[in-house]
Amino acid sequence: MALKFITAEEAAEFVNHDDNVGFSGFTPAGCPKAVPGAIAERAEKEHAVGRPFQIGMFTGASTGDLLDGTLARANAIKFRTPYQSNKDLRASLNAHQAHYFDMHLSELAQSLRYGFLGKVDVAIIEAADVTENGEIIPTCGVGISPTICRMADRIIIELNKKHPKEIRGMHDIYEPQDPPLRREIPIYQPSDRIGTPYLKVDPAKIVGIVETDIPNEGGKFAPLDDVTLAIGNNVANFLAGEIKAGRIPVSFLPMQSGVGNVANAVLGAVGANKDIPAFNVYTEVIQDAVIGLMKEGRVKFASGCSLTVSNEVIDEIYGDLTFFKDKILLRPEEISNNPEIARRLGLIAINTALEADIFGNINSTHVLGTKMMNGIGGSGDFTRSSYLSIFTTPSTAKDGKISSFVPMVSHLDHSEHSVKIIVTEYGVADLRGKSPVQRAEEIIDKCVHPDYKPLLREYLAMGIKGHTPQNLNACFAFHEAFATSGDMRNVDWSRQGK
Ligand code: 0RQ
Repeated sequence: MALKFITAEEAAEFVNHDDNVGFSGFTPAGCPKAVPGAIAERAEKEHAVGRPFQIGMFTGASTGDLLDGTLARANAIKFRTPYQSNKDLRASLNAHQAHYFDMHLSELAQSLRYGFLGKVDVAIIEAADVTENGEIIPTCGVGISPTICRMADRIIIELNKKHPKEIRGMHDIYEPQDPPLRREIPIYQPSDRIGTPYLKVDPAKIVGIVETDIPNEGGKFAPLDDVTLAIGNNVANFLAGEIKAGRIPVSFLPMQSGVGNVANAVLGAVGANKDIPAFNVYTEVIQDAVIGLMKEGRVKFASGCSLTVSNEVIDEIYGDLTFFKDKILLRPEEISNNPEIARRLGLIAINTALEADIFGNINSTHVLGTKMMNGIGGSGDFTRSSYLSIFTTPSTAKDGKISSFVPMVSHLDHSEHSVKIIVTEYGVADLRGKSPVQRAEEIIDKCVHPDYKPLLREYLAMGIKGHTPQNLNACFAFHEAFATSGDMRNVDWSRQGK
């Protein structure tokens, strides 16, 4: 069947009001970049003449501004899942303009297949190559592409010339069967291949191909500051100590690490620590630090769902595919984030908290309990199922006015039952085998900022009797102090019925 080339505007005509649209990619890597803008223009034209135009959106994770930002600004989003990090979309969902549901990333593809989320009308996929018999080579991020392509009535391809066809071989596409037929996912090492190097679709469903050469919206990392550096070194020294203590095998275990500056700094510090052997990465997002460590021989292999690297680093990878191609593997998020595999491989999972409480519960998503920041992303997939789950956070936010450690988290994403280690620039709290009171003492001693230590000790001392000494009249006093005075240090316990 001959491939049909169309413009982005023609492609947008295949997307109707109320359609559910699935997009390829994971983070800005691998997302469509031209057709979303054309859909947004269509929505604006429809709105101008008083007609509704909004779509439901399934994506791998967050996307780029060309996708989430453009559609949010055009008020073209009816609902959105599973994760986002765009400022305009964030504003829209916090204002209830777009309905957002925050999901564990590993669950999205199966939730679609189970029929929990409605149908997929259109799939829009960025590709490095596509053949007449329907073989698609994804670009830098796989996300939910296999599932949305199989389920969609119509498929639109963005063939992006920035990505060479020669990256064929860097992907491993596999979709598990659904219960009651599901078997184990046969990955026993991060480098195991279990699927095909391409995504196979019914070519009759491809309604058109839009050619583009728009680069990835790859952000740059901020230079390391003292806090980030200290967190990274604390994690690395802790892991080296665990090897010495015999609690991590001397051959080490595969690493998962979240997104952002702290995650990048942590991986850099672990790689630089010579008491830790060269290691494998089994994660969702492969960031710049991994590629640097790969060149130094410190990272042997990286399996992920996306290559979320700066454009300089992507050029470097594409310029030396003979070196990188057998060391990087991109998988659907259902596989990169799969709890079964995280548990089997024994991952060391490192993710970031917005807020923690002194008993070890984590809030990763809601600023001061109400405003959605990004979403849970893959952090829950890994935290619950890894060998060792670590959370990092600076001890304070907003110039010290917010303590990252509070009596009770204002929203709960990861519970005390899954969180093993918490690390700040001040130190490492080891929560393993400790009771709630012991955990509180450990966290206050090792992780809390000096300004807040006496306040949290005071709280602990006035806790009502019981296994977990919470004081339900006072557990949100830090939040209230911030709301009323703009600084948690102004907490006044007496107002909470001490
Ligand atoms: O605010 O943006 O106004 O400066 O929150 O904080 O310290 O810059 O941290 O960018 O690493 O993000 C948890 C959001 C951390 C992220 C989170 C304010 C702070 C700043 C950001 P500004 P930082 P980061 C992989 C795994 C959940 C999903 C996950 C995240 C802004 O890591 O989304 O882990 N994680 N997925 O000032 C109020 C507090 C605060 C606070 C920080 N306690 N109260 N504001 N801030 N702490 C990713 C995927 O799954 C794809």
